[in-house]
Amino acid sequence: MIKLFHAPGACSMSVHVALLEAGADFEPIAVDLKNGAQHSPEYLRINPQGRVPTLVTDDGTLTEVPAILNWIAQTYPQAQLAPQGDGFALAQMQSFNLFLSSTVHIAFAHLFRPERWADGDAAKDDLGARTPVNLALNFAMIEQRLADGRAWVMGAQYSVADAYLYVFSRWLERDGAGGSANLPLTVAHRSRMQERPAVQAMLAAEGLPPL
Ligand SMILES: N[C@@H](CCC(=O)N[C@@H](CS)C(=O)NCC(=O)O)C(=O)O
Repeated sequence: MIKLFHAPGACSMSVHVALLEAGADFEPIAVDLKNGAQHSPEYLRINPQGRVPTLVTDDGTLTEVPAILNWIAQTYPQAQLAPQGDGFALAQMQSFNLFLSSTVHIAFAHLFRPERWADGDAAKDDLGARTPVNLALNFAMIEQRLADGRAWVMGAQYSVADAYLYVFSRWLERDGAGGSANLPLTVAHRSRMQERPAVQAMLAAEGLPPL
């Protein structure tokens, strides 16, 4: 059976949602990030990067959210979680997910984990102070994408990109991230996500409130 190593509220919630949307048979295993369980020898044997999510499948172990999300979409095609039979549209979805992974996630990390980039307190504070500035730029592009009235990142079709965007749409409300007051389309997308049974099931399982 598939095993999902995850942490409540972390970026792994996108994978959690996608597995539920796919109807996959999987076991969620919570990793206690606050107490450093991701650095334990047992966990590092599964994922040497010491991060969540990690997905253990019959074919092997996968890390990195965009890769895991694409694997779920390809493995459960009946769930229609990615464009099918259209390589360009699939590349567009991957492009969006990689933007979230390489740019948006990192902008948040400058606030949540500044010690990765700086030692001194002033430098760490400077990094965190840039987060709302960078997120405003990043989410302006996301608002632009949603501005044609589309319900989902890829248009009319829901995809794993929506589950991934939901993570960062939630994180906007964390202290120091800048909030979502100027992001009405992102907030509406978040509300649509929270109407989905899979998202409601993920929130219940991870002990999180809807926002
Ligand atoms: N690029 C990785 C990032 C994974 C990542 O940073 N996960 C965070 C949670 S959102 C984590 O495990 N943090 C624990 C730590 O940094 O010690 C991915 O997309 O999967």
